[in-house]
Amino acid sequence: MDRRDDIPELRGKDRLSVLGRVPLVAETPEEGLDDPTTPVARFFVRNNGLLPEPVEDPETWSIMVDGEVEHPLRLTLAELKSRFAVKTFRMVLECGGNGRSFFTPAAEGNAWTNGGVGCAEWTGISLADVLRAAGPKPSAVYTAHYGADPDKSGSRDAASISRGMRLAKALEEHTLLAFAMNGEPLPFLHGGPLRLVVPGWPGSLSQKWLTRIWIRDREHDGPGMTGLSYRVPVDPISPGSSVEGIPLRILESMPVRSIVTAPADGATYPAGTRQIAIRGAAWAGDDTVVRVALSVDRGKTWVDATLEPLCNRYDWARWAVSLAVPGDGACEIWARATDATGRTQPLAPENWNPNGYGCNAVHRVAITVGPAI
Ligand SMILES: Nc1nc2c(c(=O)[nH]1)N[C@H]1C(S)=C(S)[C@@H](COP(=O)(O)O)O[C@H]1N2
Ligand SMILES: [Mo]
Repeated sequence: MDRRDDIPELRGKDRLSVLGRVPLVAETPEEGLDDPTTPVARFFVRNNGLLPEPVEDPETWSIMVDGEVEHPLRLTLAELKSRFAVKTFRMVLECGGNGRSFFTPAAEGNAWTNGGVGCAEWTGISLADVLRAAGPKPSAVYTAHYGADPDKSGSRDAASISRGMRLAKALEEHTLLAFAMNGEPLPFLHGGPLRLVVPGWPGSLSQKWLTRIWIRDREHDGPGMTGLSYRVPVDPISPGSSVEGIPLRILESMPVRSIVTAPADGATYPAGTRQIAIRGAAWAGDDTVVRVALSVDRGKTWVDATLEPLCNRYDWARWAVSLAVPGDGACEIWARATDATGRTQPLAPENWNPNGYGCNAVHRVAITVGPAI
């Protein structure tokens, strides 16, 4: 796998694995996600196009809110900060394709393992407050997001990606226009000066370098909204089969998932070790994680981890447990989360779809106790 060293845009990043260079895509190994708040240095990067021009004065960055509203608005970042209440929430941002590489047959797109995710403290304004100031008309049903980044070919006339959401999601308090990440001005690579953060739904809705929110009277049809983009079969289909004529739905809330963040896959312990401390994180889109269970015997028995309280809705749940290992030799640790609705992670990938969204199979980490054989 490519390392980051010779990619200038990734300077300052730590331990990311590069999945694509143009557009730039890099994920975090699971053990890089061991902090309660993911440091910027280890936050994954997903671009669909090229980078926009760097910005001289972030405070003069402006966005437009137009379409099905009574009062179209143009607001600079400075105006946003002074007119609306500033809030900070720790929230998960996860690429819709996270986990894709576990699907067989291979699905189209970047081969994410489990590291197309991070949980940062986002500071910004509720999009709802700005939309209320603009006054949605009764015809307003959907948003459409635009950013300043040129598309892959370098064209500024074509959006690199432009997705949108039902108005109800846009009006949630946690859907933010964010200008800071982990207490620092939003880094350029993560969409600075201003981006959307739409927690719980595919990361593609969280438009970086945000320039415009167009309120529409119908489902948005920009790049990333049509065809097979962010669409999955309503009912499971046989892996690799055609979706022609099959009812599809837009992927909204992301499915429940957990990762082991310590130990790292491949860790070794001294011979005779019988108790191992395991830590990780779990999240569940719009839902809440109620249980994380671990197995060292390939799913025969499960032990519950202790979940830490969340900072706020859409935070990930940090969890920890001490596990008894059966003896010296190799063993696999499996971690499985369950949400409040009772949905749990499959032991092997389910819900195959052509573009490989929402793969949430149980994370498995191999460890060895004693000398490796
Ligand atoms: N303007 C713009 N916003 C964008 C994208 C993009 O290519 N351009 N990629 C989206 C996708 S697919 C994801 S998963 C997230 C990734 O955010 P990050 O790079 O800060 O991790 O940004 C989203 N916002
Ligand atoms: Mo994404």
